[in-house]
Amino acid sequence: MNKTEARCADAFTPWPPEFEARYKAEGYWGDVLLGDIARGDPSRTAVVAGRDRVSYGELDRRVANTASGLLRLGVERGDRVIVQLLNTTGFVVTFLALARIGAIPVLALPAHRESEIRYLCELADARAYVCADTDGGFDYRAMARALPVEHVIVDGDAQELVALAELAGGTGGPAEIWNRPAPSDIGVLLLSGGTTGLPKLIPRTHRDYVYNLEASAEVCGVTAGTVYLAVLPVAHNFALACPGVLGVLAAGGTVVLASSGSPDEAFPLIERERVTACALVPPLAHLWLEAAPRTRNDLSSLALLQVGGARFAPERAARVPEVLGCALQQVFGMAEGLLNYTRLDDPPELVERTQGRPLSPADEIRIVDAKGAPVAPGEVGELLTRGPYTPRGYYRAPEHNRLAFTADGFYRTGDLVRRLPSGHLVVEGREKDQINRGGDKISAAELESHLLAHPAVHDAAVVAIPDPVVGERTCAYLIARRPHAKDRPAADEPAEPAPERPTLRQIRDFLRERGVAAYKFPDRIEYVASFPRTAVGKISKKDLVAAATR
Ligand code: OOB
Repeated sequence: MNKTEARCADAFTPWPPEFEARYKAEGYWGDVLLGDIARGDPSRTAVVAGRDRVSYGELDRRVANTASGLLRLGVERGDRVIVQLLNTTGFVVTFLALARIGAIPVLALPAHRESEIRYLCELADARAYVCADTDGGFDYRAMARALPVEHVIVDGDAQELVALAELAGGTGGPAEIWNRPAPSDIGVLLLSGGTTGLPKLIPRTHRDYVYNLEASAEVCGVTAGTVYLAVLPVAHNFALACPGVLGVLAAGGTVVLASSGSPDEAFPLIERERVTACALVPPLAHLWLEAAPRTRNDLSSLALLQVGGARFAPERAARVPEVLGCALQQVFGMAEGLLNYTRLDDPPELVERTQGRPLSPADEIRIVDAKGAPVAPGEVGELLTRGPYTPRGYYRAPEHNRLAFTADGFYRTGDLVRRLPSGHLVVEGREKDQINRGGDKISAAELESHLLAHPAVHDAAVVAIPDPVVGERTCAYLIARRPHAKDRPAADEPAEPAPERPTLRQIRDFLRERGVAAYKFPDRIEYVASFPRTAVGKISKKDLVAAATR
């Protein structure tokens, strides 16, 4: 076993040999590597980002040069590299260059802050961190200097750090990549939405992720004529590979990168670039439905709008074709693998009312009750799944894996679904302790542990409360800590105004100080004297939600 394999062994739960043999024999897994998927005509446009227009030929040159620069730095096959970039050409180049040399991008979201990034560096034992310079007043370089990594690479103004452009500009031309990755290697580590105190990483191999993006491109009718607008963060599985940026590049189409999905930015881009496809989360789709009737922009090129990441109300779904003049596709996916799509030829009631059916004929679905027994057809139960692009375990998380996967390798999604005779799934709810804030996933346990670190908080319970705009918002129930007799100032000491009941603003400032991503901040806090309990003594979050919505 070489060094790379040794480092991967504890990290990765392989598919059992009989599944590997089957997925290869049936053609799901091939030998294409993630670093080689951008195979369009060299003269055609691959990526448009701001004023940057990059042909396939130029993209390949930049990827080859960046790969050489990374090798010169000492980054090699199997090394983990945290990538926290905006929707820029730099992201596409960095991702493909790392994949080409077999280094493993760990895809952080632009919104993540020091708490999340430091944890990722440690969990993945990262060699390097690639970041943007600044965004919206936040300086990634300042954060980078404090991180436990050997190399920091900056897309933009690098100051004293290494510039991504400089890395690609070395002399001597592209270096020979002597230690190329194998299709069975981990190609990328995706972030899980999280249900536990600490986020998890999902190891996606080259071959399973290539299948994921190619099969998705096929189901979505992506061709060399597709112009895909990426407005969601491309570090997220949906905009990256469902079919996303990578699926479109694999088909030789054009990717247009935008930094936000607001109609003000997206609509002029649709007109200018003749965009044909785009992926949105439900709150953005809602904004587009509101803005489209008043726009002066020509949206007629748009043929397909994908909506996923959270529940999309059927009434809104039904308005998409008429208001935006394009077909709707609902997407129910997860970074852990399984993707469900409504199909382009599905009748309107399925497109409007279901979240699609599995992408692959080899996807296995079980819908089970609390005891793990299959429910009757059409009944609601927890969705379990395994298949050729659903990994068998999280990265370096053996204990958690025993809970998150069944003994026979099914991933417990924590989603409550029912299946129609057509095979389409309807998402009815969720069992996992998570808030889905318009597609952004927040682990209740993770936020609770941050809240518990506040000196004035004795206990915390975080719940999702329904919201007409983003679907769900985050409400933190807090029990304030009573100042202990010995902590109280003596009568003659000046009283330190200990915040006995910090306000929402003070709680948010506290979380910001701790380096927690802002999308995880509570929208609301409520103080209570005690938490309602279930019969077995657990905190009854159901009762807390009921109290919040009364
Ligand atoms: C996508 O991926 P993640 O990893 O951010 O979140 C997965 C979870 C699912 O388990 C489910 O709870 C929820 O997000 N979800 C939906 C949904 N799509 C995802 N809930 C209701 N309706 C939907 N359409 O969110 C993701 C990954 C790839 C493609 C699309 C979405």
